[in-house]
This record gives sequence, C-alpha cells and structure tokens, in this order.
Amino acid sequence: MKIAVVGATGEVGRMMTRVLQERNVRPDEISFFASARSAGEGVEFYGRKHRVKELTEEAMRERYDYLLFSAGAAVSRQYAPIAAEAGSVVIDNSSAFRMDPAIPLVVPEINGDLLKGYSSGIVANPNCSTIQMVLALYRVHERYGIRSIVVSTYQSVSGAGKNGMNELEDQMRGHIAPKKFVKQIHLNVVPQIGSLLENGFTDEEMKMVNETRKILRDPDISVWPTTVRVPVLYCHSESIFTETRKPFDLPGIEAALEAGEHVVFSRDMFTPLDAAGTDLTYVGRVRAFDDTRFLMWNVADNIRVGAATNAVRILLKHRELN
Ligand code: A2P
Ligand code: 11C
Repeated sequence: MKIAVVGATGEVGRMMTRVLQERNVRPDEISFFASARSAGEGVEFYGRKHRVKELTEEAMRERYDYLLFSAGAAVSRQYAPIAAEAGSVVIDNSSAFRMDPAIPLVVPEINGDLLKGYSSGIVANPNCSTIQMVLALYRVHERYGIRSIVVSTYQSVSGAGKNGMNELEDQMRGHIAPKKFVKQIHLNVVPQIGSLLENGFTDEEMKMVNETRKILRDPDISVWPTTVRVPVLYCHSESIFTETRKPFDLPGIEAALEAGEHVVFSRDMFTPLDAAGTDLTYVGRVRAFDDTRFLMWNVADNIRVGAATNAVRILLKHRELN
C-alpha cells in the first residue's frame, strides 16, 4: 500500500499522520507533502524520519492507493483532480468538492456504503461542525425522522488551523490585531466563522445546512445554524434543537443517541477539555417539553473526529469494502 499526506505540516495533516499510526495502518510507502516553505522539514512515522516534499502537479501524477489531503480548498482544487485522474483515491478534507453530486461526502458510520466499488477518485470529508452533529443525530433521523434542526456552535480556534491557534496564543500575550478571525478572539466570542454570504448566513453555516442534507440523504431537513468562534484550543461544542416527524419519548431519544457508533450518551456534562484527544462524540443535557422537540449538547475533538480520524476511518472503510 502506498499513501501520502498532503498538508502534512498543518494541524490536521499532523493529526492524520498520528491517527494512521494509532490505527496501525502500515503502508509499504508513505510520502508527506506541503508547500515549498516547509520542504525538507522532518515528519516522524513509526519512529522513522521522513522529509517533507514540495507538492507539485508532477508528484500527483503518480498513483497512490490513498492520498489524504488537508491543505485548504484552493490546493485541493488544483491538485486533487490530477491525483484522481492518475487512479488514486483522494480523501479530501477541504470544502472544494463536498457538494459535487458526483462525489461522495462520507461519514463512514452513516454512509460508508458509498465507498463500495469506488475504485479511484475524490471522496470528500465533511466539515468538522457537520460531522459531530450528524454522528450524534443519525439514529434519531432513522428512528423518528428529523424535520428541522436549530444549532448554535462554539467552535475552537484549531478549526482555523495552526494560524488560528497562534492568533489566540499571541493575543493572550499582548494586544495583537485580529487577522485570521474577524474580531479579537482572546476574552471574546465571535459570531462569524467564514465569510458572510448574500443571504446573511456565513459559508460555515451553509456547510452545515447542505452537508447535513447530503450525508443524511434527506433534502427536506431544515437546518438553522449560527456558527460561533470561542477562545478554546481544541473541540467544537454545539447546542442543538431538533424537531422530529414522529413523536418520541425521552428514553427513546436517549436510546437513539446512545446507538450512534462512536457516540457516547451521558448524563454527565462533557466539555472541550474532557473530549480533547479522543475519537468520540459526547452527547448530553437532553431536554424536552413535548414529544416532537428536544434540546441537547454535544462536544467532539474537531481535529480528530471532525477531520483526521474521519479521514482515516474513510480509508479503513474503503479498504474493508473493496
Ligand atoms: P506549509 O506548512 O508549508 O504552509 P493549517 O490548516 O494548519 O494552516 O495547515 C495547512 C497545511 O496546508 C500545511 O501543511 C501547509 O503547508 C499546507 N499548504 C498550504 N498551502 C499549500 C500549497 N500551496 N501547497 C502545498 N501545501 C500547502
Ligand atoms: C472552522 N469548520 O472551525 C471550520 C474549519 O470546510 O473544512 C473547516 C473548514 C472546512 O473554522
């Protein structure tokens, strides 16, 4: 097996490399790509040092069994189609291809079946805030049918990559003008992630709308998101209000949440500091006044569950099914 990580020096790329080892994926050959800025840097894989190579179109013309991309949408748009054309399976963490109807958008626990027979091409990894929400809710959708979701997110700065984390840490040391975030993030809460669109939502919010419908295979689910950046390093949290088509009782909802693969339902309260470094989505504080609407809280590590672990789970599921 021949694998490469593209964006290997970034937050998600480094975690992909780590999760591959945790899951005991042992390729015969592995390469690490990033921009020319970090070519020559070292990456350790099973105790051996590998040199980071500059990403080039030429390198993508070689066939890999799996290419794990996490270098942003512009890089994916330029290089992923070349790799797909060369017969590689590209697992792409960017937003570039997610809503392309020809491209599967995969959370393996929910729609991993789409990988069967997909011998080469791009597989899109959803946005982090979408992944943890659909992982928590997919069994509820199967059992009760989701009519609508109102969600407010509390997203950590690592969602914006290593520059986002640096910006919070720099602001903690002294006043530094916002760059990556639209307002100061230290000692603050910023209700805008991504860019504002004409409809008043942000692109991050529209990802939650469109990706949820695609992954749950139901274009009628109405999703109302507000995405908010908070001064937390790792883990996104979400307050989620869900309206179902069929009536439920609370034990039924709790059972549906608990039935989610890699989901932990708990009456204890989970916070980002509890979830960081794990591969689980934690759900709790389930409440309802009636039998078609409930509220809950969820937390997951955005770099792992929301990105690197989901990408490696796609790789493992693809190997299992093909
Ligand atoms: P580099 O470190 O050389 O800039 P993050 O999301 O944490 O900021 O990481 C982004 C990743 O994408 C890094 O590995 C970064 O490499 C890589 N990257 C950014 N731009 C390019 C590019 N034009 N070509 C290849 N890799 C890129
Ligand atoms: C954030 N969710 O927390 C974003 C980052 O489409 O993959 C991921 C953007 C994406 O800032």
